[in-house]
This record gives sequence, C-alpha cells and structure tokens, in this order.
Amino acid sequence: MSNPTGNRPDASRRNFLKVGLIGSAALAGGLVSGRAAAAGDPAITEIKDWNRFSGEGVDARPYGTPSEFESGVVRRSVPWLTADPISSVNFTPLHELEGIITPNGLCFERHHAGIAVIDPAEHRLMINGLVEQPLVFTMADLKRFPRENRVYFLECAANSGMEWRGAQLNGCQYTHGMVHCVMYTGVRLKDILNEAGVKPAGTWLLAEGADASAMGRSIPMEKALDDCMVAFAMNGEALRPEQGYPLRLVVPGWEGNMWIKWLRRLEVGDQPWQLREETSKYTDLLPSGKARRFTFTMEVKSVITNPSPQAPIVHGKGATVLSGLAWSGNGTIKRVDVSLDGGRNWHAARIDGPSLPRALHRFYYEFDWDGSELFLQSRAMDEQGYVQPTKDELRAARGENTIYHNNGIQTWHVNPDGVVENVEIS
Ligand SMILES: Nc1nc2c(c(=O)[nH]1)N[C@H]1C(S)=C(S)[C@@H](COP(=O)(O)O)O[C@H]1N2
Ligand SMILES: [Mo]
Repeated sequence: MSNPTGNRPDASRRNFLKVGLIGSAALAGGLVSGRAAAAGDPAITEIKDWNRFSGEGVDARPYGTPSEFESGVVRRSVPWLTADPISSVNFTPLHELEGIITPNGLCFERHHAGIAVIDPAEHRLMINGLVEQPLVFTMADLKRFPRENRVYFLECAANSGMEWRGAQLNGCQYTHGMVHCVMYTGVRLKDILNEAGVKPAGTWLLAEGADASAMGRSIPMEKALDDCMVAFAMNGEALRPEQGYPLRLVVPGWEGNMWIKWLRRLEVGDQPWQLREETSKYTDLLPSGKARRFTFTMEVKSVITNPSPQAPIVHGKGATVLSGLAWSGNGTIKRVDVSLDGGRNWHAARIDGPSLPRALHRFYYEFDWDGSELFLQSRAMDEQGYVQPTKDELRAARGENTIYHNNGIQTWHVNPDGVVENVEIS
C-alpha cells in the first residue's frame, strides 16, 4: 500500500500525529506546539455522535453546499458604500480562500440594475453595425462553435478605490475583494465576429447587456479579435445568474466593467461608444484636470490575504504561514516579494499552483514569528517586468482625486497579540 505521509507503516496513531506535526514544523522552519498530540485531549478520547451514528444519505443534498461550520465564508457588502443594494457591489472573502480558483458562490458581484433572470431559451445574441451580415444567435447556435476553457481573473476598476487617500476598510475582503478568478468555458468572440464578417471600417465593438442598465461598453476591435470570449460556463457549470447567466463577455486582463453580463448585443462601429454618449465614468481625473481615459488593463497587483484584519494570527509565536494573491492584466506573475517590516527588507515568496496569464497566482512565505509587531507588505512583478508601485508613487503620478486603478502596495500592521489592522506607512 502506498504511504503518502512517509511514516513507517507500523507507527502507532500517536506516533503518527507526532511525526506529522514535526514534519510541518520543519517545513515552516519553526516549532509547532504539539498540543494535538498531548494525551487526554477530549477531541481524541471522547466518542462523538459522528463516530456512532450514520449521517444523511446520498439524496439529502442533490446540489451540495459547504459545511455548516463554514457559514461565515460569504460575500459581504458595505452598506454605506452605495445608495441602494440594486446598483451595488459585494466582495469576495479572499481571506477564506485557498489556491487560485474562486468558488462560484463566492465571486463578488457588481451590477448596476440588479440581477437579470433570463430564460436561456429566450435569450439571443445579436451582431449588427458594420458587418457584412447581421446575425442573431440562440444559445444552441453559440454552442456549435469550437469551445475553449480559460482561467482568468476579473477585477473591477474600482477595487481598492476606497484606499486611495489612506487606509480605510479593515479587511482584504473589502480592500481587495472586487476580484474573482474562475475557469470560463465559451466560444471565441473572434469566431462569431468572423461569421458576421466585420467590415474594414469596424474598429470598435459596443457590447450591451440584457439587464435594465444595458451597460454599453466599447472594446477596441483588436482586443475583440485577440483573446475575448463569449462564455456560458464558469468552473464547469452554467454561469450563475449573478455573473450574467446565460451569457457573458470575457475580456482577459481588462477592467471588469467591460465584461458585459447577460450579453445580448454586439454592435460593430468605427468609434468608441464613450465618445458618442456623454460619460465621465471609468476615466481617471488627473491633478492637471485632464482625464486618463481608456485605461483598460488592470496592472500588476498583489495582497496578503493571511494574516489580514479578518484573519488575525491566533496561534501565537513560531511557525507562521503567510499567504496571498497576485495578478496582472499583462500576463503571468514572475515574482512576489514579501516584507515583514514595512518595505525595508524583502524576501522572495513562493508561488504555488498554476501560473496562468491573466489569472490569480497564489504565493506563500513561511516564517517564524517572534511575537513582535510586523508591517506586512507584498510586491508583485509581472512577466513584462512591471513592478507593483507604492501608494505614494501612485498618488504622486495621479493625485488623490480618483478611485480607479489603485494597484498600490497594501500594508497590514500585526500587533504582538496577532491582531491585524489596515494601515499606511510612508
Ligand atoms: N450587463 C451588465 N454587465 C456588467 C455590469 C452590469 O451592471 N451589467 N457590471 C460590470 C462591472 S462594473 C463589473 S466590475 C463586472 C462584475 O462582474 P461580476 O458581477 O461577475 O463580479 O461586471 C460588469 N458587467
Ligand atoms: Mo466594475
């Protein structure tokens, strides 16, 4: 029989526990207290209900849900942030997640007119404008094009927007939780555009949703023909209603507002819709009074998810696992550095799991906490060599009169009790 723990097959249960704990302590470079191995722990000696009685059968949960002990792992909103819950946002609980994939039920939601509930049998995608042949697709039509599966992050341009002027919200769920990362299944936008035949003058694509906000957004034809997808599934199942069921646009690496949900129309044009309709949204006002417009790419960014204000250090000194997420709209993450002292000294973090372009990356830094206060920071670098800036660098370049595209370095203060707070240091 295989022996994945590497322990001697004849080891007694107590020896097994000891060996297991020493093993993990050695990995983290410190000493893990052997509490679980101590004799007389009622969690070992007492017989529990679940040891004695059978549980529910296979038909009890036709669609499974997480353990009842994980009921705190949920999306959360900040009531004062938006005027009403219809045009609002909630946040991914990043501090509760592992790996790089966001479970469907925890993907943050941003919608401007609530969740459209659409019968897929009645859903249509229309292509019109500067095309040889205007077309209307049913969902069944779309599923006859070749499919692809791709893992991408989606980040709202306003993610971390409340943090521009200083530390605001106490938790990475709120400071950085307008991001999610799932595997999309769908068809290439290029294929359905080619079916309609884009005319040479067609340089922009207006994408429109079927919800009451319509959410018209323009995408340069170059990007549309590059890596955009029209997706009908996420993480192996149909899109969730919150994420645009039955159809959404996927615009890899670019700001979330372009990823039109409940996608119903694509209009090929020769200029961006933003120039036809008066809009001040999704532009970054600079101190000069000029605006940064068409800032589509979400630049390199990272955050330490554990420890963080919602995930304090509860185990005291010693072996500590620091973990976080990094991503870049420019491709893969090449390197993440971590500082325990507010950016004076940097240590290379370990990236673990798949490293996919325009997807979340998971990093770790294992260290021995001596119980003194820490100022935790992470700084990511992407494959194009872009390095995540400090918040001061960002403000020097763009002033304070904006909320979009804050990819600055986040600082968490850890006090000797392990309590963590959102702070800024300069
Ligand atoms: N039709 C439609 N598409 C939409 C929106 C919307 O309100 N309506 N919101 C946009 C914004 S601002 C963001 S950040 C993303 C959020 O995607 P999510 O809800 O899957 O997180 O959807 C975008 N697509
Ligand atoms: Mo957004």
